[in-house]
Amino acid sequence: QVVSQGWNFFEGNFYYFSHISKTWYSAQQFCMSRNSHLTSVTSESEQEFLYKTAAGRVYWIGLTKAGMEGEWYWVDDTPFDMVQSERFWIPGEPNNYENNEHCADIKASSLQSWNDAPCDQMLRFICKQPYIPSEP
Ligand code: 2F8
Ligand code: CA
Repeated sequence: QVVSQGWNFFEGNFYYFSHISKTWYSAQQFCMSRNSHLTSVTSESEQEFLYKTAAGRVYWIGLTKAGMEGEWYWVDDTPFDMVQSERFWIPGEPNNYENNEHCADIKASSLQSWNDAPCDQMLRFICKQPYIPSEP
């Protein structure tokens, strides 16, 4: 597994914190071009690693809405656990402000850090690539 400079290892995954800003979709395309996806968040320790490394800057994560019901899902195909994820939203979020917020970012420097924002906003972003042990 080739992992270039600029990726940080944490609990079985490599993470890339971009310096440049992109729309949510362009960010996801960038991640895919690097064998990764915009990051999912599935544990408190992962959430803590992400918001601490984000250090108060705002980053896209791999959470967006699909379908008529506008259900949240992880773009890396991790099942979205609505109950377990509740604690990671900033209080009052997601609020779908002006009916135009269908992508999520890490905004606050706290376990409660997620905000929903317009997908065409230009933000930094976090890619995640699982570490594959013993790849030839
Ligand atoms: O007050 C929370 C609210 O703040 C902003 O809207 C005024 C955010 N907008 C963007 O990030 C573009 C909302 O998403 C957020 O809910
Ligand atoms: Ca919002």
